[in-house]
Formats: sequence, structure tokens, C-alpha cells
Amino acid sequence: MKKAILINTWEPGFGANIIHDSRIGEKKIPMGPHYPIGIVSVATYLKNKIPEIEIHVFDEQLWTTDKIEAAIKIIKPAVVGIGCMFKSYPKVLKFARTAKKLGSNVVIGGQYGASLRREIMKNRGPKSDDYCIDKVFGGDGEEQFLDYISGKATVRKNRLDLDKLPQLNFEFLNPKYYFEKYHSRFPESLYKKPFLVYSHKGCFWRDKLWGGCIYCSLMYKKFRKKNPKTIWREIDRLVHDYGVDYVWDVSDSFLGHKDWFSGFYNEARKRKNKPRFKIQARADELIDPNTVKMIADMGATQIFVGFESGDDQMLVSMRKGLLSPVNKKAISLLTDNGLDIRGYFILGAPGETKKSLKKTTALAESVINASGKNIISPSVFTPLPGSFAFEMLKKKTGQKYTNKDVLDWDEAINDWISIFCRVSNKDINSALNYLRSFSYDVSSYSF
Ligand code: B12
Ligand code: SF4
Repeated sequence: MKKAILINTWEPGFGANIIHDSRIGEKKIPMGPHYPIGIVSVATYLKNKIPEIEIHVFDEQLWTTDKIEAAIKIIKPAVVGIGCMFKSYPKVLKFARTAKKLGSNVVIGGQYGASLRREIMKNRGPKSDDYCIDKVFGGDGEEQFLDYISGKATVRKNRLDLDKLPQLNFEFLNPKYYFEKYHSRFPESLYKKPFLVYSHKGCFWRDKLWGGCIYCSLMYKKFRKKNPKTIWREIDRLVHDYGVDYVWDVSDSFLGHKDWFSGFYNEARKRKNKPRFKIQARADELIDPNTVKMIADMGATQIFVGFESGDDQMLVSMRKGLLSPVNKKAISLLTDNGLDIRGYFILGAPGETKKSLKKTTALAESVINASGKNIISPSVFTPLPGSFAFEMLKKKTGQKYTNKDVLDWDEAINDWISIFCRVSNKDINSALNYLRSFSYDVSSYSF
């Protein structure tokens, strides 16, 4: 019987925000854990199509790197598939080398590989000195991984119909381990069983001819959505069978399609027993009073919004597709409707100045001051592979970032600031440290 292992890589502190609390000193807002819905979907699809296959899914949030490596040595799978986002790439290589030494075929999927496929194959593929990766898959992994395991010469790269995907098979990873971990990290939380779903893939703004924020590395090109009934079937199962009380819909523009949202809302209204929601939306989707009322009414509790900057020129240089008045209107409407905001800010836009940084800190302060339950997440502009910004950096730095799959991110950020900003690294870091100095009650938030 063929054996396969799928691994979700994880770095401690992913996305964590350093905070300073006068009582406890400096600490990070604790994160997660996040159930790896992408990799479990790949495993589920494969098992449905080839029931006799033996598949194991390991998640570094639950097992240590050493334990997973030991499991690879014991199981000796024919294929090892590894999920990769940019910070975890060195870890991906570690697993890949171990698996390759044991004779497994190694493939990677996820955001990072999708953007640097050519570079990865050049440096880690069969013709390289460090051969440890056989294939890199971008986009939806379900069908591609199935074709690869089945030995098909040409792997399909169709965009999947999201309504036709099977519901996640929780035999691969039991949600209860994630609930337990969540509870030990957030013992005071109002929520006991948080979970992730996605109702869309892709983003309307990125699909537009001149659209897409320049820092965005999202690999999904065309906006696709699940039927509201499909996504509610998933949510109902989570609530009724697993007691889920908090759902983060990780789709990038939950409110991007008005008719779809009305359909989702109408389904929400039919249900008495439903979870609270955390959703992500653009500020320009949050300026219609009726829409904001509806998200409050359907049980949303926290809204992720990328405000990015308080300066219009920076919003233009990052190609955000909206200006400050829109950000301000969204803040006031969310506040009026009792919705908590998790606001994202990016320091280091092309053309950033001390003055524009000040406007950003002022906007961030206005989010904090709007409600005691709001949180801000500031970060320094990172020119990720797959983004327009990465191409800008490559253009200005000759060969430095060309043909490479392992990149020094501190160096890339420094180069970005010195080439594109009109402030120093020091100025950006002092604004960052200031924005990270607020303390929060994170008991129900940081999932
Ligand atoms: C949830 C999420 C997180 C979570 C959890 C991530 C996780 N590992 O589960 C947290 C909060 C921890 C997080 C952190 C960060 N994230 Co994040 N995150 C997301 C988000 C919103 C959803 C991901 C998701 O679950 N999608 C739904 C599932 C079903 O799709 P999927 O994950 O893409 O999986 C499919 C394919 O990738 C593929 N696949 C996946 N694994 C494998 C493996 C194999 C073998 C194969 C064949 C296929 C395959 O098949 C899956 C099913 O179709 C995306 C945006 C988005 N909408 O995708 C950003 C996104 C992935 N994150 C991003 C960023 C920038 C970050 C942070 C850097 C933020 C920060 N400032 O700290 C950190 C660092 C992460 C890192 N490792 O480097 C970027 C891209 C990063 C990159 N290029 O690697 C994205 C695209 C956002 C954006 N618009 O730019 N993130
Ligand atoms: S960052 Fe968000 S809004 Fe901007 S293009 Fe990417 S997914 Fe769309």
C-alpha cells in the first residue's frame, strides 16, 4: 500500500505581535493554534479518491520538528508533501532533505512555492547540488497532489469548483487537540472552540487590471466563492458535531460580492445556534451602513481590516485602491455598530516620510481610542515573492534577489527601505515600537 505524509510547517511567533504590558513586561500576543485547513483538504481529497492509500498528516503546531522527522524515518513514505509559507521555507528544506535521504519523493505546495517555483527547482530540484525537492505545486493542491501520487505524467492545474470539494476529514487531525491548545493558551477566553473556514479564494481588487496591493503575494488569481449553502453546511457541521463557537473566515474579501453576502446573511438568520465570526474585509467594503449592520447582526465580533497607512500618498503608492476618508468612515461605522476592529498597518511604503509615518501612527491611535477592545497589528513592509513589490526590488538590485530561493528577509527589508523610502530604518522601527507598545486584553482575540 502506498504511503504519504503531509506536513504543515510552523514557526513560533508567526504573525505574533510584540506587546508591552506594564504589569507583565514585554511579551508577544499569543497566537493560534490554527487548524491547517489547506493541507487537511489535500489529504481529504486524496483519501476520497484513493481509499486504500495510507496518509499521515503532521502539524508542527502539535508535534516538534524532531518528532515529525522521526515519524518520517519510521513510516518511510513514498511521497512527502510539505506546505510552505515564506517564513517556514528553511524548515521545509530540513524536512525535504530528511525525506529525500530516505528515498521519498518530495513535493511542496502553498504560497511561497507558488511564487518561487523556478528558483526552488533550480536550487533544490533533481539537477541541483542540493537535490531534495521533486515538484512544486502552486494554487489548489487537491487535484495536483492526487495526480502526482497517481503517477500521471501531466498534472492538472484546474481551478477547482469550491462547492464540489469534500468536507474536511477530521480523522487526519482531530480538532480537539487544537481546542485543548487554544484553551491552555487562552484560559479566560469567551470562546472555547475556535475554527477556520474559507468561503472564497482570491480577491476582487487583485483581479482588476490595475488592481492589487503591491505588497500582496496571494497566489489565487480569479475570485471564486462557495455557495452560501455549502459554507453553511460546513459551519453547521462544526457547530453541531464539534461544538465550534467561533469561526474565522480567512477569505480575503468576505464582503467583496454583495449578492453573495446577502445569501450568506439570509442563511445566518435562519439559524438559532450559530457561532460568532471573525472576518476580513477591505475598508471600502465597510462604508455602507446597511452592510455593517448586517455583519453585526449575523454575529460577527471582530473585523480584520488592512488600513495600512494614514497618508493618502502612501495608500496610492501601495496601490491600496482607496483613500483615508474611506478608512476613517469604516472605523466610525464599525465602532457605531459595536464591532471590534483588528487594524493592520504597514510602515515603509514607497515614498514613506517622517510626516507620513506620523499620519499612520495617528490613524492607528484613532483605532485604539475608538474602543477598548480594538487591536492594531503594525508591520514593516516586506517585499514578498509573488508581490509586485518583489519585482520592484529585483529591478533595482541587479542580480541580488534573482535565482534565489533562500532569502535573508532582514536584508531584503533594509534594502527596500533604503531604496524606496525617504526615512531611515531607525525611523520606521521607532514608529513600529511605538505602535507595538499598547497593551490589550487579548483573552478572546488572538486566535
Ligand atoms: C490563515 C492565514 C494565516 C494564519 C495561519 C496560516 C496556516 N499555516 O495555517 C496565520 C495567522 C498564522 C498567518 C500568518 C502569516 N501570514 Co498568513 N494567511 C492566512 C490566510 C488568510 C489564509 C490561509 C488559508 O488557510 N487559506 C485557505 C486554504 C484552504 O488554502 P491554502 O492555505 O492556500 O491551501 C491550499 C494550497 O496552498 C495548497 N497547499 C497548501 N499546502 C500544501 C501542501 C502540498 C504538499 C500541496 C501539494 C498543496 C498545498 O492546497 C491547499 C488546498 O487547496 C492567507 C490568505 C489566503 N486567503 O489564502 C494569508 C497569507 C497566506 N499569509 C500571508 C502572510 C504575509 C502572513 C504573515 C507573514 C503575516 C505576518 N505579518 O506575520 C504570517 C507568517 C506566515 C509564514 N509562515 O510565513 C500571505 C502570504 C505569505 C507567503 N507568501 O508565504 C497571505 C497570502 C496573505 C496575503 N494576502 O498576502 N497566516
Ligand atoms: S492585500 Fe488583500 S486587498 Fe490587497 S490585493 Fe491582496 S488580498 Fe486583495
